[in-house]
Amino acid sequence: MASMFNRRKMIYEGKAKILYEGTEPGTYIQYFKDDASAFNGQKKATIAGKGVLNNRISSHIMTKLESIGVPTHFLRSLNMREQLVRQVEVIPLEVVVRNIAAGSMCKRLGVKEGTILPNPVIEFYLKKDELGDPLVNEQHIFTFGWADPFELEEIIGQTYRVNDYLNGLFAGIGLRLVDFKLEFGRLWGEYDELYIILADEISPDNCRLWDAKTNEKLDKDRFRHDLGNVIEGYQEIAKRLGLVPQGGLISDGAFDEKLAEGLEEIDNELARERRLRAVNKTPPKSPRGV
Ligand code: AIR
Ligand code: ASP
Repeated sequence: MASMFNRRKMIYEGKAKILYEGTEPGTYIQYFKDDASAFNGQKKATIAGKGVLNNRISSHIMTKLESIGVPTHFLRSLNMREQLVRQVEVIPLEVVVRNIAAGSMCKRLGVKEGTILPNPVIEFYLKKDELGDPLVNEQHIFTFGWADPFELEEIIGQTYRVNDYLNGLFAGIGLRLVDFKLEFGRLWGEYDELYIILADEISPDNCRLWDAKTNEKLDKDRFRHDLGNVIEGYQEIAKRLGLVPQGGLISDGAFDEKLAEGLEEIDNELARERRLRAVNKTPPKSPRGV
């Protein structure tokens, strides 16, 4: 699939996405692959249609977050599998928020899956595949300079806002937001002011979402634990968000690319409103000039 875009300069290829140089200065094109990986890349597969659904879901959620004032790297959706995003300097942390115990929290602490936490718990992991993304604390973050106290305060504040907003959004469509992972980046403004920007994606690849009535898992855990019907789970989330027609995009058990191509417009209202500014007029200096 990606071969048709070979003329473009590839900036970075990750496990589920590819970044290409963007169409304007200070931008990248974020391409969503159908590849899935789990357990630090030990388990791999291709899930036909995943890229299309994640692109739609993430575009929609990022747009909603922008509209409540959370700055994100998302600029606009370009096509089925691609979106235009701002270039940011990656902060090498995975910020996980947990509302209900699941996954590694249960393993690490022996808590029963499904335990409702009395308050959301934020955890930080260092983004480093070779080390399996280890859990780190604030002191590690400051000591090794991955973020400074001002940046971390901003990250935590934005993370709580995202959690509050997403809890409401998903509750409204009968889904429980169990946990999710965010990534942030730095962007410098015209006067060299620093912005902390939500980056990466928000999709069933990095959120645990359970049906509110049955607790059925609809997210990437279906792939991680071989529960089957992975794409059906993702599609269900997209359907409830109103991003896919009720008839769905799966025919005869297979994801129908042709049907998906028909769904052009996603959520570009904000992008239309907000003239695309030439971002990064001055290229970022080395970490905050410190
Ligand atoms: N996550 C963490 N690293 C990669 C991802 N996608 C997400 C998971 C889950 C949450 O962070 O998808 O929603 C917590 O993951 P875990 O494995 O620490 O329980
Ligand atoms: N995507 C990550 C990996 O490949 C982690 C996960 O989602 O389980 O390891």
